[in-house]
Amino acid sequence: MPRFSDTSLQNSKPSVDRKNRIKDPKNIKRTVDPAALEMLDFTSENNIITAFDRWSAQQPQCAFGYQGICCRICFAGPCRIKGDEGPGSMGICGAKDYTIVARNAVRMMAGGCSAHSDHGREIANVLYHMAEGHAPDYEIRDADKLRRVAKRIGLEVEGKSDIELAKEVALAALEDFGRPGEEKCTFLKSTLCEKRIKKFEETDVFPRAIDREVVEVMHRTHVGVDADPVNIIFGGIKCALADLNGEQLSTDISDILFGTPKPVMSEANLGVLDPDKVNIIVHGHNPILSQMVVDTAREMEEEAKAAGATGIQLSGICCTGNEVLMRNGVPIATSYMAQELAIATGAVDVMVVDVQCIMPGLRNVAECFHTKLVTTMSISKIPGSYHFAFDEAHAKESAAGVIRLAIETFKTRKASGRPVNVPKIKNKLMAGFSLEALLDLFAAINPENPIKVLTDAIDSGEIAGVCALAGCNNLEAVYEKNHTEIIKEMAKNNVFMVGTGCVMQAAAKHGLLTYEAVEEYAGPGLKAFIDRLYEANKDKLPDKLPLAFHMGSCVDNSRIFNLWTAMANEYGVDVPKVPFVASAPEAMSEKAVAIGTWVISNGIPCHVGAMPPLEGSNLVWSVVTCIAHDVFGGNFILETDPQVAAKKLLAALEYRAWKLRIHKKAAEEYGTELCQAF
Ligand code: BF8
Ligand code: SF4
Repeated sequence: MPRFSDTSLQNSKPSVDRKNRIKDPKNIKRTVDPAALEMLDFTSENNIITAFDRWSAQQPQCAFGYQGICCRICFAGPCRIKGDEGPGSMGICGAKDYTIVARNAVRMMAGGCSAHSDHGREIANVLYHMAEGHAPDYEIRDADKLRRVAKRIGLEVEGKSDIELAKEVALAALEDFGRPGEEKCTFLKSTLCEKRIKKFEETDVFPRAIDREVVEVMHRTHVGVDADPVNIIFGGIKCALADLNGEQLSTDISDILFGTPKPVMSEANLGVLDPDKVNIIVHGHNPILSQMVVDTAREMEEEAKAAGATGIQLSGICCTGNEVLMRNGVPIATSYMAQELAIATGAVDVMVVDVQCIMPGLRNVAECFHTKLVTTMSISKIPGSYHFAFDEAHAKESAAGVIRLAIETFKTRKASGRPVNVPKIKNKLMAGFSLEALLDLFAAINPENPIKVLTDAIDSGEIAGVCALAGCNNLEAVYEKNHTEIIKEMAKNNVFMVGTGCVMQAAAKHGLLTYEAVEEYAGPGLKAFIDRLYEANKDKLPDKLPLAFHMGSCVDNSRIFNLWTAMANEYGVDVPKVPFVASAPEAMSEKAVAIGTWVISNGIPCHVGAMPPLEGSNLVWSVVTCIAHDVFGGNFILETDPQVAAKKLLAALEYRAWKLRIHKKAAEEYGTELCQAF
């Protein structure tokens, strides 16, 4: 195990200390995205303030908050941990650094769990209301998946109609939000491997119901409740696993309602905006709105043409963008951090948003242009923007209202004669890799046991393992630099990559979701593997396969969880033995904290490339970076330098693959059971 013996990589501390982490804070051009760089010149010249300016203005950020040792849980505070000893080393109530850091961290998990899961609840409600006949514009687009999901969660499917089953699946999902008693979450129980179920039961982290786990976290972190950092973190893990349950049911039901993604071609970056068309950007997360906009826009092309446009150009930002990319090939305009820059092109007629990752700063930029910012959800409004209450009972009508507003706005834009400023920068991409689509590719090589194509390639050393890429943008890292560097390093070292969220939008924008990127960056093993997959599938693919496989939005991290579970089942081991790692190179949101926590609890090492607020407690730090590995087999790798991070990820993969090979060899040689130790 050559690389693992490099002890410098076993250090749980990041390679750059806190004080030297932020370079050149006054330079707002913190990105490697050429379109964003062009737009930042334009916004600077025109005094348009964006997140890039605000990030710079916030520097240096408060060191207490940054390290997680600022407590605002009660208003006797805020309290800050000022030293190692004496009264200033504790909050007013006597809370120590470890209590404060742990409480803050698990409250972030509860925030993340709430966001993902409430999104899931909306989708489950639509399925339920559709089955009841109250949401007539929705339909079951993947009845096979409906039956597979129903069977998996233990419903009797024989002799039932799709509508009956849809209602039962929706009710089962809604029950996972709140049920009396101690029964565990159904969707999670139906997808975990046996050994993980046992592990979660033994460690008392198996969630009962989503709402209940969020409430329990909020309760235990109220002033004067849980002070034990380990107990707090285990409570957080239970909530993070409830988040996974919410993500699983979101993905399952989205596929049932909107279709399970298949490989699709599209484009990404601001160059997808077309000044001669009515430009509508869908932004946020929930496909119940964006999918309706996509479906309705197709029917309203003629109206747009009658207004003098050459058509309607839809594009997406953030995860709702990923949802409609995966299922419809709608292009990606940009990712989270550059959302305001999209409006600054002056070409966007309407930006329609639902929930999550929508910067309030959008409104200020929209005011400088003709762009209408349209909010649609009652829990997500922005002062000064338009609010069109989205009504699932009249979904198409709601969507048509938004599109009609965009057509009117287009007319105003054209009449004003104001120039637009769209960078001519975009890249082609291939996306649409649901787990079903991925297994379908493998099945062309091994129809009896598709997943074995992947595990065999690892066993033979052709590929080094799998890396899941996930997460956001964070200007602590240079925008999209960590993403692209880590992808290139993984590729060079023959790592098969899957991913979701804004990192895949970065990959797409930089041309990394193409075969050209395979030729440029993949090591020989990875290239041979991707070529072999393509050769076996070329009749049904729209193009050659990409360097990394886009699996969808952030709730679709459940697809990645299903992938490693399938690999563990194939190997006959628990997840911590599978050569699989994860990386969130530029994480930012509470959702990312929840995801990262369930990733490590599932037994997967997870790199985070922007520092979460944990450095204020050595105890909490060591629990999440080291002790978590002893208990669950996964741990956080907190490292802000992408090159060092890549080395640490590769070391973890190499160690796992090496150990698995040795254990398999020993089992074969001595005719014993495969060793289960990790
Ligand atoms: O849910 S990766 S910035 S858009 S939180 Fe947000 Fe982060 Fe993007 Fe998707 Ni996920
Ligand atoms: Fe301060 Fe304790 Fe209140 Fe936190 S809970 S603000 S540490 S008194």
